[in-house]
Amino acid sequence: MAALDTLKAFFEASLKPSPTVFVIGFAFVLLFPILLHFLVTQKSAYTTLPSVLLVGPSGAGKTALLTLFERGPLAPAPSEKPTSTAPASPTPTHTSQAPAAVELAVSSDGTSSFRDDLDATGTTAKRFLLIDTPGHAKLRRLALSHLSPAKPSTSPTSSYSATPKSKLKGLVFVLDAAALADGDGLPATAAYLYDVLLALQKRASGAKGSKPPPAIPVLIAANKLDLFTALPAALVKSNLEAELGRIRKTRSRGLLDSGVGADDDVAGAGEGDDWLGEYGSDKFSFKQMLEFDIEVEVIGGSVVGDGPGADRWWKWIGQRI
Ligand SMILES: Nc1nc2c(ncn2[C@@H]2O[C@H](COP(=O)(O)OP(=O)(O)OP(=O)(O)O)[C@@H](O)[C@H]2O)c(=O)[nH]1
Ligand SMILES: [Mg+2]
Repeated sequence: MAALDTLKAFFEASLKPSPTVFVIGFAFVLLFPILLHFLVTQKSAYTTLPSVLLVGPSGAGKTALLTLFERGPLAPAPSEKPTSTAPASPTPTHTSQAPAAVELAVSSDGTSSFRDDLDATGTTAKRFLLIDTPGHAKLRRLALSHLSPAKPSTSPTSSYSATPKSKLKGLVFVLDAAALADGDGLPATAAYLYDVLLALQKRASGAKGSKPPPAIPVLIAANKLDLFTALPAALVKSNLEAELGRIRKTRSRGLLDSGVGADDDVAGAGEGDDWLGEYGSDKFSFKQMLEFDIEVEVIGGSVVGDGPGADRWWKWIGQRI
């Protein structure tokens, strides 16, 4: 009975127009929306969505791959005759000029295909962001700015990179395996890959403090294997390693000649700061990146055609989300 009396007394007091009740009520009305706002924005999964970055030279097929993952393989239009045997042409793309991102989902065990409709099957899914970047040489800083999150971006056009507070879980370097076979293809592709790997290496080794940033694994997606001129994945790997070794030698010689390497104090750079992989080693191999906790894997496939397809790339991504 006593409890009921106290409750009654409390309600009576709270309904009386006393200054205390008025102040408490006013503070509640004022603070509640603010508190709610912080609660919602902090808890929202969207701001911390894991992400995977697509980089690679222009024309490699990044946007085509993003479109494939987003929409799935395009079913032939109903007007098209089913007897037609011509391979489905990929969704037309054009040279990208700005980064683009799509939100995708993979089943929580990472085994679902990008063709699966996870909503329909009711599978619990992990959502992630796939970020496409332009491959043109003049726009590559947009991609590389993602790899140095500590440095605030200075260019006004790359404000995008500051938006996702997402955790980068992996990097997919898409390349045109058919373009590697001819003339300038290999040096140009390897030069971009060198910059990307060096940025990752600097990120891992340059971290101040005891806790290094989480490692970012790299997938080298050798695309366009449906074309008969394309190099197989094993050859893509060995050619890239040889070319990266060559670039490493040339760049280190250039630095010595210009005297930059000797007393480079720009960013606290030390000896071998621009040297990719094991310092002083003769040949470069992707295994050397493991020293910096960077796992590099080369997997062949194609966005179009009946070949190995893009499933293994999707699986690689799914396992790292
Ligand atoms: N044969 C073949 N062509 C492909 C494949 N993937 C992409 N392509 C074609 O390659 C061309 C370039 O593809 P994009 O996706 O626009 O290239 P990108 O990497 O986004 O290029 P940028 O936006 O300039 O960086 C398009 O015409 C695609 O249709 C593939 O697996 N096989
Ligand atoms: Mg593109």
